Amino acid sequence: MTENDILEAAKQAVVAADEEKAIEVARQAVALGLDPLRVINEGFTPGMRQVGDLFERGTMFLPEVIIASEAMVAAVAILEENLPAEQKEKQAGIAVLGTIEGDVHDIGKGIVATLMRVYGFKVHDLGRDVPLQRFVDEAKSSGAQLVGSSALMTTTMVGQKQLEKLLKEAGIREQVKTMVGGAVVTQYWADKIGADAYAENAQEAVAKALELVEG
Ligand code: B12
Repeated sequence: MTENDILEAAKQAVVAADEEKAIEVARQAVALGLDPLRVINEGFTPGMRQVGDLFERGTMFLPEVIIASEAMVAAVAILEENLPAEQKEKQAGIAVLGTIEGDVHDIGKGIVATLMRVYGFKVHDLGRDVPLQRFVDEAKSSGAQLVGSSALMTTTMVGQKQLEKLLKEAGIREQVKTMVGGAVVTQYWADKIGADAYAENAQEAVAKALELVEG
């Protein structure tokens, strides 16, 4: 099997909501020594995007989307175990991450958290459906340099704007850098709400996080 076959099989396994197959493909990718991140980004994630399109068009229904996302989570867990061990001796920084209140989508945020840990960040992952004030409280108590929020719905991305306001009101906006992401979020939105960075995927998120804490 070539790398392209694996990427295509990963995509198809998610679209077919076939957890067993997704796990098998992830194990094959590991056995072949493929880059786990590439398999996540170019195999499983496009599969999940296609699931979203099918859901939007009404040809796939919520129970299948749930099973498809479980297949993705199981496969990603195997690939994440095979990411290189934490690479930095020195801690890169402290980050608070979470999915905005009202939003339960957490697969992408989880991948960002894992990759940031690989690159030496101490990540306080607050999970999903996180009340905005919790981001602020955790940033204060942990002394974080970065606050990252994920939103996958137009109804919850407004929470990212509100979070900017709450950080200001708490008097810590100058001490932290903010990052936003999630399927509906764009660079335009980040600029509009005054966030310090936007990233389209986990690799870009790490690169920008490092830039923000180093710069
Ligand atoms: C899987 C999924 C679900 C799963 C979530 C499971 C889970 N544990 O996460 C389930 C089935 C539970 C679900 C539920 C719902 N969903 Co849904 N879901 C999806 C789907 C198909 C894929 C999302 C995903 O995991 N993608 C894969 C990951 C890897 O990608 P990602 O999340 O984008 O993350 C990457 C980047 O965005 C970035 N990133 C992510 N977070 C962050 C954070 C920071 C700081 C940074 C820098 C970067 C970053 O890096 C990540 C890794 O590369 C999307 C479709 C889509 N196109 O996204 C719809 C989608 C998001 N869902 C949608 C909807 C409507 C719903 C429901 C309301 C459906 C319903 N009728 O109940 C509910 C919402 C419940 C709620 N209150 O939250 C809509 C939202 C529409 C909108 N514009 O608002 C979408 C877009 C589908 C659609 N096309 O209609 N969903």
